[in-house]
Parts: sequence; structure tokens; C-alpha cells
Amino acid sequence: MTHQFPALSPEQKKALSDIAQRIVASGKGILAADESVGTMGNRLQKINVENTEENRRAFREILFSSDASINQSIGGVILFHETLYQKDSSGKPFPALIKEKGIVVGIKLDKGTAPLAGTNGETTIQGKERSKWLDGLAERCAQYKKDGADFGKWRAVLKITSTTPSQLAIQENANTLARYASICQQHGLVPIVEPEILPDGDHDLQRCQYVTEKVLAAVYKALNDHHVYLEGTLLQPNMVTAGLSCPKKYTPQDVAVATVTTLLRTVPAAVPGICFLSGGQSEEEASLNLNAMNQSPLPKPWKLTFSYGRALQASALAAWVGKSENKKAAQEAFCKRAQINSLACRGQYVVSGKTDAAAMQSLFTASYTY
Ligand code: 5MM
Repeated sequence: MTHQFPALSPEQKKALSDIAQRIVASGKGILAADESVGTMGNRLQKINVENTEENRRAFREILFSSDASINQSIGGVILFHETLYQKDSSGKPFPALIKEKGIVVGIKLDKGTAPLAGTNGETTIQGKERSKWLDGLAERCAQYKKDGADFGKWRAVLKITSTTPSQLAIQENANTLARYASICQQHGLVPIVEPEILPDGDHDLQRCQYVTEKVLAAVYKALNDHHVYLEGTLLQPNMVTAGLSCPKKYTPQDVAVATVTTLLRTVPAAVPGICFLSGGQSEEEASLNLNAMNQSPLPKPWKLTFSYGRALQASALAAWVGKSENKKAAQEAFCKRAQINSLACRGQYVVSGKTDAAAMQSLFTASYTY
């Protein structure tokens, strides 16, 4: 075997590690506001708001202009390309608005999924139109860094059925995630690695645990093969849960044991933070599961926190319904969920009073493989 090729200088490593640590500092997680145009359209349709550029901008402005104290619970915000270049009503670019609160700006780098030939409906990032996609990634990373981003995110999607995920889909997606992560780091962006296993299906908790272990083991083997500096990365996985159609129901404590056990078996302690996606869970369910993990007596060498999209925006969307006079109510709803998740990151969330109806509502999208 050859000697290690020095891919990153000590200064580059320190810069990456510092960014990752800032994002997952104690009690902080990520607001995933990186819905692409189509996905945002699904969210807006649920509140009968037209999917226009201005409506997407207006809702994002509500989130990003929340009270400055939001920086106690949100360490990073992931943006979609369009949003990175939008401005608030006073003309201030969104990245500046977010950064002045001390929050790190990130960018969605994947361009959705494409069919993986030779599998039973599985996907990868590469497809006919995207076969040269990774070739342009270095240039895009360099540009986004100049334009204010300090981390990136790439979502790969796997699904559980009786025949999937195939070994081919696991290997292909792990390898692509690792190539993306390496390119990101070369350009000063902390890569968030997101191998999402969809919650669709009637599989039980044990089946999800088995599959998640296989997928994460492959991802970390690939990251090592590609010389990715783990201290300068974050993981955004699914929680280990039963499929949504599974007749057997599990408690947050069951989810916590299965998830933390899976992570202990597969994710090196060098990774600073694991920021769960919510995957269509209701806001309250996602908070209770995260809280149970952080209360679990199992060892937790990484920060266990959140990178929620739907589970941080559902109440705010329901409060806003496209009306500017509801801005304050929407911001209060968003801040409330952010604070609850901040407590959940420390295992300190205690349910008190009646939970809002919107927080119990799931924004689940079937077969979310865009
Ligand atoms: C899985 O989705 C990610 C986390 O959001 P949830 O907490 O709602 O599950 C999310 O960051 C997702 O990757 C973005 O919304 C981008 O989605 P699209 O549909 O644009 O790829």
C-alpha cells in the first residue's frame, strides 16, 4: 500500500473541524430549509399557497428573520440554490441575514435522484442527464464558498422492501456520497452526508436497524476509502424506526435504543455530530425521539441533534398560510419548535400542557425519492 496522500493541510482540517463544531455546539441543530422548487410546492400546496418564487422567498424570510435568540438552538441553515441568492424585504441577502445571527450557512449540493439501472426501482445521483454531474461539483463548491456557504449537503435515498436496498444501490450511493464529501472538503465546505432510508413500508424496527447498519457501514468504509477527514464532516441519517405501515407500534425509547445501537456499531467517534432528518415524522414525534436518544444511558461519543425540514416548519407553515399579517405567529411557532429541539438535544425536553395540533401533523410524502 502507498503512503497517505496529504489531501488537506492542517489549516484546512482545522477550518473544517471548527465549522462542524460550531454547527453542532451544545443545544444546537440545523434548519433544513433546502427544499427544491417542487418539494416546496408540495409544502405550500398543503396551505393553499401558490408555489411562486416570491412566496418561497417570503416564507424563508419569516424563518431567517426570527428573533436573534434563535441562534441558541439553530447552528446552521441549509439553503437551496435559489434561496442563497434571495434577499429580505430590505434588500439584505439571506446569507448575510443568517450569518449576522452567528448561524452557519449551508447549501444543498445534490440535484435529486435518478434511476439506478438494473435494480427494482432504486436510485442514485447519476442518470442520463447527470452523468457528468460530479465533474462540475468542484467549481460549484468553490463558487458557493465565495457566496457565503460553509457547508454542503447531499441526500442519497434508499428504500426498504423485500428486495431492497440492493448491495448495488448501497455501494453506489455510499461511493457517490464519499466522492461528494471529498470534493466539498477540498473547497472548504463541511460535507453533510445524508444517506436517507425512507420510512415507507410495513417493515418492523429490527428490519430498519439491520438495513441502516448495512448502509452506514458501507458509507463509512467509502468515506475512509476516499480519505475524507471525518472530524470535518456531519452525518444526517434517518432515525431507526419501523415502516409507517408496520402494525406494531414502538415507543420513543424503543427508537432510541435501536438508533443509538446502530450508530455505535457503524459511525466512528471522530464524527462530531449526527443530525437526524425527520423523514415525515410530526414535529412532536421527531422531538420526542431525539429527546429519548439523548436520555439513553448508551454511550454517545458524538452530538446527537437535528437537521429537520418538515419537523421545524410544519407549525410555522400552518400559522402563516401565506398571509403577511401572520408573520409573527409563524415566527413564534418556528422558535418554539427550535427551542424544544434544543432541549431534546440535551435530553431535557419535558412535555407540558397540550401540544399544538399542527405539531402532531405529519407532512409525510410517500416515496420521497426526488
Ligand atoms: C429528507 O429531507 C431532508 C430533511 O428534511 P425532513 O426533516 O423534512 O425529512 C431535507 O433536507 C431534504 O433533503 C430537502 O428538503 C431537499 O429536498 P428535495 O426534495 O428538494 O430534494
